[in-house]
Amino acid sequence: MNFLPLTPPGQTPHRVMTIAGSDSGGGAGIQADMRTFAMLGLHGLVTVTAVTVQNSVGVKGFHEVPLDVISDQLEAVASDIGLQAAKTGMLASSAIIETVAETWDQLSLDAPLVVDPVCASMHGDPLLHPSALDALRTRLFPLATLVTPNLDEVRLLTGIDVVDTATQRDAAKALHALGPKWALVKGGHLRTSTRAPDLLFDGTEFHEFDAERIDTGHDHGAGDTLAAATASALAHGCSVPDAVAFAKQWVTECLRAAYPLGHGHGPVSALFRLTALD
Ligand code: PXL
Repeated sequence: MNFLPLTPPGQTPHRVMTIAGSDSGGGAGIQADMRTFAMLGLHGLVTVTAVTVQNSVGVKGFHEVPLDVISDQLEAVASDIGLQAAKTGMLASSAIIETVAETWDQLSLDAPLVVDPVCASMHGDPLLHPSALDALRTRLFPLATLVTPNLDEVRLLTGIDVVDTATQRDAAKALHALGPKWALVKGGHLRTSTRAPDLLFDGTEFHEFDAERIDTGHDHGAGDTLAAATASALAHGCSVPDAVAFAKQWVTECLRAAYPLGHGHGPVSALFRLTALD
């Protein structure tokens, strides 16, 4: 695959921010995002929203970061370092979503924003209070350049059960109607398909992204990695369809390189890039 352009040593790389939760197991969340940013040659910035207590078996609980600390992280970084793109992951509550949306608005950031509407871990442990779905739809989606729900999140956000191409199109239209410039309905969880087709919609045109389905028991952090790679490509000025096509290839290679960890599910691995450089 083709990677993003690298910055020569000593020069400042493009900056991309993750607004997300910490995963103590290091597989998903901020840790996965930062790994993808680094392996793609970008400088990663962080606004931590919540600290999860988890391992490869499941999420034991999480602690929300105080709202002023969330807005202060974003402000401190934006006013000094600057950023060319951002992505959101675990936001935990409607108050955190409101805070992120309000701060993003106040800072008038002219950067693409990828919203990955994380609702639960792969084990089904909740990472977002159910009452916060409305804040996601009404406050954050209208600010988004792109939203990237998986099929479980699509069901929660739109009520649509995606079972085939027709319902995937309906879901893309329903998501786009909530205000983002683009909606990506990820097909990775579409068990009827032997491929993993994703569908992108901008209100006019559909773009389909096909990829080989990598059957691995270790796919922790796959959604985060896709959104982080998309934001990285957008930071470099790629169009949304090009950024999604790039990220899809990236996450496919990360899935191919996924490894066992602990007693449960292992993470996808952006570390494959190091062997590609070897
Ligand atoms: O992969 C979704 C996700 C995002 N963020 C955090 C997580 C998870 C999944 O477990 O723990 C912090």
